[in-house]
Amino acid sequence: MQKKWWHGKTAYQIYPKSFLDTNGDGIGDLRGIISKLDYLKDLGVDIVWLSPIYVSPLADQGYDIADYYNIDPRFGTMEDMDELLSEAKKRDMYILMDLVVNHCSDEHEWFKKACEDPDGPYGKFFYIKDIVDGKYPCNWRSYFGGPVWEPLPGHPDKCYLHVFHKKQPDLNWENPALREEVYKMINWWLDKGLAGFRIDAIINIKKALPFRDYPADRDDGLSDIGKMLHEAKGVGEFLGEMRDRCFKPHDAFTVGEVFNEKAEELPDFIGDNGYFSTMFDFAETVFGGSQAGWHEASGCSPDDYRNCVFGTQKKIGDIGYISNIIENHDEPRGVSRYIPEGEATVTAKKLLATVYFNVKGLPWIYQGQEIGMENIPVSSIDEVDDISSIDNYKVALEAGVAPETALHFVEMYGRDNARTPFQWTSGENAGFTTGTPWLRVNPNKSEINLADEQADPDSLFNYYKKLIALRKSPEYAETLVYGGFEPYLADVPRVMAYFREGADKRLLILANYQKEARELPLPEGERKAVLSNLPEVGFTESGVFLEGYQAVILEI
Ligand code: TEU
Ligand code: CA
Repeated sequence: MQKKWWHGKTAYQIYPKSFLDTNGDGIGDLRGIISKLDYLKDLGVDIVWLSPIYVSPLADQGYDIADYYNIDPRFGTMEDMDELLSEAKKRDMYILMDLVVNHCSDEHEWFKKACEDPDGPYGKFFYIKDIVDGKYPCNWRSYFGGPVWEPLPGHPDKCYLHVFHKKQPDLNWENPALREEVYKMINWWLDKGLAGFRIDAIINIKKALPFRDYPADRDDGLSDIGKMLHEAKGVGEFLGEMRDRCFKPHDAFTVGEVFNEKAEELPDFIGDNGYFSTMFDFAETVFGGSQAGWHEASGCSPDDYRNCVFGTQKKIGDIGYISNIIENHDEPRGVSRYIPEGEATVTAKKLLATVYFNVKGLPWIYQGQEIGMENIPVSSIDEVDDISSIDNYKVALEAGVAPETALHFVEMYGRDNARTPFQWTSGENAGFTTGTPWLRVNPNKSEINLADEQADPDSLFNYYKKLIALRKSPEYAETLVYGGFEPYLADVPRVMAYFREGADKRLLILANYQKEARELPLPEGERKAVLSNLPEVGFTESGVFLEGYQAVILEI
């Protein structure tokens, strides 16, 4: 693997709508982000990905873009964006936007023109088909429920494809004219000084054609899209072209949102000449999921979590550099998911931070993760904004699940969990807005908020700062950034431990992933405690005594 400038960096995801509101309309904005660049810099962040801020009806919170060349007025102006880019540059920080090109909004100019003239040039930007004998071209189920087909406005005999929401018509990547438009837009942003992109839902751009039915997997007679994606061949041709036409000439940094990749394709995706610089590891994210819906999901125990992370480390090896997360804007909060219920103390949160942050790869922090933000309780489906939660709730009820239980699954897996406003203070609206927040603030803001954590040297926030500083320290950077990964005690339940072996140092990350204290063996030789989430490290003759949820980094 070739070394790259970004390998030793720390990355951070901002969900702009929920980060910081500066004009009291209840919606986070670019000025809020600009005002917090120093905060991020102080934390140790270098690379910042913004979820979409383009002009959008916000049917899927900005992942439905109506104009790729302008900023939605709710988030600010292009002047604000330019200022963000130049302020970031002054601080040696890199801004990434979200590249959402599997689909656009049904309010995009292209789609309006397609509706006016389905046979014209813009009709070919989409997948528009005839409805024959009242039947759609195939039985795929959209990610947000219901068929992927919707009647084309103004043409009751025709329909268009949307693998996500019906307000997100899929773009037809088979059409070279569409691809040209996409590349033009990407290059326009990169020319502006953007460092790169996070690339949304990208596997979906290649469909298995011609359209056909797959075996139904629910009573709705529809089929999960995964089956089609598994069969679709040739996404690499599009991705390679996009790399050569856009990313490579700009030396852009890109991180792919890649699900369902095939193991043998890894070098194509993130090898030295890969389509992307890196991609997210979603092994633990998808673990325990079910095609039937959230009510059939099995959860992810500490041992499952460890096995997922280790599996990815093994699979990637030296092929490329993976991106590691515990959460994002589509997932529940990591501390609520990977720490058993009732056990998410500050100590346990520090353990989770320690184990995910130090495996090989680029560590990402999702906004609020650094202060330990948790899932939010839901008392009624009416409080829920997330379209995916609303669909999963409905699916659970249809499957005969009791309403309270169905709501519980929304609490466990819903996308609102990560989207509640950032908790800056314990004050009104957690300091997020002076107005009415677009999504309710988590009631735990008095216990979990940045202001209190900044003042407390033992807080999770200050622990994250230490983790970041350690990974950048002249002493340990080489080992933590490039050192090999080797599992340790991988068969012992509720232990997550591994070596990072660098050119001249060997570190052992050792975590007692349970509330009971225990002694764990250490390899022979000298040992030195480099970091611990608790004040004492109790070395014994043959090992180390760890308190419940204690995690240590030892130099061996
Ligand atoms: O997500 C794409 C995606 O495939 C998953 O979030 C998927 O919906 C889920 O795991 C079900 O398998 C991206 C964005 O991150 C998300 O916020 C958008 O809603 C989606 O694309 C559409 O743009
Ligand atoms: Ca605002």
